Amino acid sequence: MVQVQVPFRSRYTPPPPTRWDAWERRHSPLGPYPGPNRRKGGGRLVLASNRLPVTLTPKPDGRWQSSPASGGLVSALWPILSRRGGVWTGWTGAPGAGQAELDGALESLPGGDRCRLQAVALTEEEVESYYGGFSNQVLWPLFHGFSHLCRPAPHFWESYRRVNARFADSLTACLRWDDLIWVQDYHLILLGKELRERGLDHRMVYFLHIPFPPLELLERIPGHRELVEGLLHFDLVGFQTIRDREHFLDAARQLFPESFPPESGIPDPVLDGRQILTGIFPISIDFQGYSGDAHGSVVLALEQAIRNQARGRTLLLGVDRLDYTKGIPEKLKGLDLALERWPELRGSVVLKQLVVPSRDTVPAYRDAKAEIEERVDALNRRWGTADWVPVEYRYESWTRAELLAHYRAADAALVTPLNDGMNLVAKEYVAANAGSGVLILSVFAGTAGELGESALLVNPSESDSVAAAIRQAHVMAPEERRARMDQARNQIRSHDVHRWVKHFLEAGIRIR
Ligand code: ADQ
Repeated sequence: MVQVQVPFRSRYTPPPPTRWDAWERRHSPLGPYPGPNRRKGGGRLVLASNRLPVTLTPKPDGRWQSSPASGGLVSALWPILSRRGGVWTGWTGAPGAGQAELDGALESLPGGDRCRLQAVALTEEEVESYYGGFSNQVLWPLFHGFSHLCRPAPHFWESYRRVNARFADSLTACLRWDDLIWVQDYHLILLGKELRERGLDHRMVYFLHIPFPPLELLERIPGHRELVEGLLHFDLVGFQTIRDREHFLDAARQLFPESFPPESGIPDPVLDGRQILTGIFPISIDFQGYSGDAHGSVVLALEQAIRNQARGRTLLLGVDRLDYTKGIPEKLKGLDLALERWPELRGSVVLKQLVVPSRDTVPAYRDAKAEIEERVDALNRRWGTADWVPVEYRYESWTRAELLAHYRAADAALVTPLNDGMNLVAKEYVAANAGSGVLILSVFAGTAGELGESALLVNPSESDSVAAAIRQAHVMAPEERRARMDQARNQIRSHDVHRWVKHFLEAGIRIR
């Protein structure tokens, strides 16, 4: 008997795929579909960063105290968020607080209708293992080339993945079809992949604020393949310098050669048929904000007080967050050598060094602080006299007015990191010091790419070069100081943070 195959017929006729698609889109949690002609990524801006631009602290009465952050990134992004509308997602800095509590606290903050803050609640254990652990005891040291300070514990990686997934859930709940998603920095490298795994085809862009390491360093940590792959899920990946982008492309090429088809003809990778764009976007500061505020009456009065205190000595300034990457001991060694080599500097220069408290629960940071304080003590004991203390050390946070007044009063700023994505202190000094200050700058700061010609470039590991630059700044003729500072100011004025945001977003929207 011949068997006839009867094709299976369902009793229900499914809607044609296009209509079904439209139905699904109308009823999707992403809201009404704006239509195929609406430009992808042309809608709201949705930001994700480890920290929100506001910190919440519990008050004794059970309510929340909120303190806004005021960095250049916030001042550049907030106007764009307000204009385009959008959401900023991140942690509030309050470990262990419940999601509902944080949502309530953020809702009560004054803001606009068009943009809102969305909290990602982290448990105390997650703060310890994702933030203090994988982010700051693995990625931070490794990406800066301090692999000997990496302390990977087995649960760090898992926690990092889990928190990235939590950010993805939080974002997915608030997205619309044409939102542009912008992820910031090393805490959230896996977020793009997590979002794609949730089926999102949004335009997603990413910016890394710190250096990207060569593959031979990256390979030393668990999850290094996943980290590189994670970045391949973004449409645009931005770096501070040419070197960082090259390190990334080289790592991606070696780990995922199939993502670099020879026929594509461009250096950037392709994943799942999606072209990824990589680019260099050196971050900057709000030049007008810094240079304008530096003329305020409070700042000018403080500047005068600082100058009086210096009593005609050459004032050298150091402003660094507490971090072993910032080269503070190397700066002190350079000063020590300068005082040894050029006796005329003794009693004639003073270094005011601010160290801003940071990550002080991480052991390597406590060690870094102890080392700095020992060196300051030794230097002051070696050279100090009854009426001259060579290093005035402060471990505290300054107000903006104090910071600006110091920038104005300083005859030279010593910015000597051993490795730094960019370093905004160098740019802030240039913007605020309307006079003729000299910038002494490490070649290993990303900033050296822009200010290398106007600054005195040093290798902080070679005390000789730091010492020579201190002396050169001390004796430099006023005309040369002025010419160098003018050149630096022109560069930062024309390349401020607003231009940075604009260029980054334009690149992010143009792709695909
Ligand atoms: P950081 O490592 O934090 O940033 P940096 O660029 O120097 O380094 O920025 C420090 C910021 O802290 C400056 O804007 C400075 O004004 C501010 N600051 C200093 N003293 C302060 C105080 N007392 N209170 C509050 N703020 C103070 C990371 C990377 C860098 C990169 C930036 C931006 O490590 O390489 O330049 O991100 O991408």
